[in-house]
Amino acid sequence: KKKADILDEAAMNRALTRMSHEILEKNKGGEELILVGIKTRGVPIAKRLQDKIKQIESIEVPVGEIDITLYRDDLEKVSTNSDPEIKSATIDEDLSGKNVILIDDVLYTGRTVRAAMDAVMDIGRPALIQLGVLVDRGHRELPIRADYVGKNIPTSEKEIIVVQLNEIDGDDRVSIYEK
Ligand code: 3GP
Ligand code: 5GP
Ligand code: MG
Repeated sequence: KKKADILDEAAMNRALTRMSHEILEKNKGGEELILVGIKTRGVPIAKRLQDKIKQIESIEVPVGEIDITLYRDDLEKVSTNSDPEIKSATIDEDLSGKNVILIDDVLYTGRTVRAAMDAVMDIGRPALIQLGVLVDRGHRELPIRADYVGKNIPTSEKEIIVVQLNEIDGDDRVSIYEK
């Protein structure tokens, strides 16, 4: 049951524009950057940031993809089931010395990001790993935080955040639902 709309298309676009400026500022330009989207919706978000960075600095930042499988048949808490595992990783660039930025739609317990960091460090030895998310909904179970956040949305454990993206859902919207 829907409780509220949090971001519409314009607000989402502004948040991603701000995040791309923050990424460029913190990394002193985009020369050493690699964006890695966590499937499914982290990937189009990473591509939008790539697009915005290109508009701002005229550089093409590579985008990779990581697929994290969730051994969950519902949307219950991760910790009540097994941890997320790496299904596949497609990163064509040499990671050594690079600033890798993981991108996901929603940050919750942090277990998906932990698995994604494992995947990156299996592939190469980046100079650093940062994290960007469209939504931070709280309830971390690991010492993980995002460097770039589109919107902080405090939630109860009974609520879920629905992220819709044009590329996948035909609509840009973030809303909050009661399970
Ligand atoms: P995503 O793959 O684009 O991130 O897990 C399948 C989808 O369900 C996810 O899409 C995510 O948007 C949505 N979802 C909603 N709540 C949860 C949750 O608690 N855990 C996970 N893994 N996905 C959730
Ligand atoms: P975590 O591993 O941090 O618990 O959860 C992060 C992953 O699960 C993200 O890839 C995200 O897509 C998904 N997720 C967790 N909670 C939610 C939520 O409330 N809404 C959506 N859309 N995805 C969620
Ligand atoms: Mg996700």
